[in-house]
Amino acid sequence: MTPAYLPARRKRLEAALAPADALLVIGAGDPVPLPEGSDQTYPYRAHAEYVFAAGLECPGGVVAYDPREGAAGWRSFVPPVTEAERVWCGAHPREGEDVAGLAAWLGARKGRKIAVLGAAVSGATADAAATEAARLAYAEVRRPKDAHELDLLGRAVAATAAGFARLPELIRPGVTERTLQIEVEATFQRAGADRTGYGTIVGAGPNAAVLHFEPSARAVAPGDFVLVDAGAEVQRYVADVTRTHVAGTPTGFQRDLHAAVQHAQERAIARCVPGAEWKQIHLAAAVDLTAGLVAMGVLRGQPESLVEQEAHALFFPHGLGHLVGLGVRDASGLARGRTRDPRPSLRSLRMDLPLAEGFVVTVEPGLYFIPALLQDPSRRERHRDAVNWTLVDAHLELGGVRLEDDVLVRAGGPEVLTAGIPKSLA
Ligand SMILES: [Mn+2]
Repeated sequence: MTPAYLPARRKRLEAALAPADALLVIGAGDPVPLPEGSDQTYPYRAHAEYVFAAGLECPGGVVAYDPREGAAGWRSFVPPVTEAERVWCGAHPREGEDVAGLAAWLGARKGRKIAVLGAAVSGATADAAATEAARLAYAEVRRPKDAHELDLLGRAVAATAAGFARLPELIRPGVTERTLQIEVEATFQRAGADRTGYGTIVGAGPNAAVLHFEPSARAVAPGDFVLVDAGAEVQRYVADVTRTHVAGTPTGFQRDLHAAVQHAQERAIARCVPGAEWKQIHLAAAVDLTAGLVAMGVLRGQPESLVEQEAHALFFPHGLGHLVGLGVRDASGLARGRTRDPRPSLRSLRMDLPLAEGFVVTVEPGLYFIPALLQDPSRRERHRDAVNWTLVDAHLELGGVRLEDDVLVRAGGPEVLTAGIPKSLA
């Protein structure tokens, strides 16, 4: 049975793809075997572009669309269920046409240009320009979330909130990063998650400054920052949340750092309105974070000019956020016709586009003491006068603070989907 939300979604795709005449094929992709040649594969995830148009996850599936046929032009090809799949996996018959029919479908349309999205589709040779145009149009349709997507996101957020609610009781000196990961993830799953949307990050003490840290056996020490960045996934829809706590009593410096990040985050969230340019929200947050560091005596000078000199990137070396939803990096990227900003501090920005109603974006400022950046001689020379290096050297083991929420952009003002997850430091 075709999911109820699919016709309207496909209609939006038809309108966005018009007036292009190219055929569209979208591959789900195949399971990837483990390197040792056993019958095991990596966990399968169909390509997000396929899931969006197919409404299902089917290994080897292909969605095809011929714009000359309008709404009737959509076809869903699936591989027939094999006996082995029935025996080993309990597979049921799949809905759709036998994928063997794809060759005839393409053959009947010989000479037409083909846009290939998702994973590669055997028998379909992609026209580069048609594919690029289709991908842009497709991303634009994916960005504003429909009601079905917001429902799944809400369930992912609820499971995520349940996991984060465990942290205050769990964060104690002696608990390991790994234990925190296990408890948070188990709670996600008990609360309805299929799995985690990405690798859970738990960093204690100096590890809190490693942006994508994998939880280790390190035990939390009294006074450590403990940074947890994790999200539950429900039917491929993902929440992406970060909180930073302190095990025990925070120092004044830790409180100030956390407050600076929270202040910058609240202001950035307020700026998430339709039409706002993401790059400007990022830069304004960089100024706010920098002002916080100036007030703490870590940086010296005017926040705006420090950001122009890129001094903020010593402590805030990543982008402010990204779109989230169907995967942890939903259809982010560049608006039509834009190229990547070459400024070093903007290179890692995951998107450059104006926000619009229905987008769900993460807002995740952070301030970190990262030895790999702060002990680099050329950076120290370049920012010799802008940084209080004595104060920095005293905090090289401190770690860092990141706060991340998922924000729905609405005409009436931003709605923080993850507002129920507390931000208290201790
Ligand atoms: Mn994120």
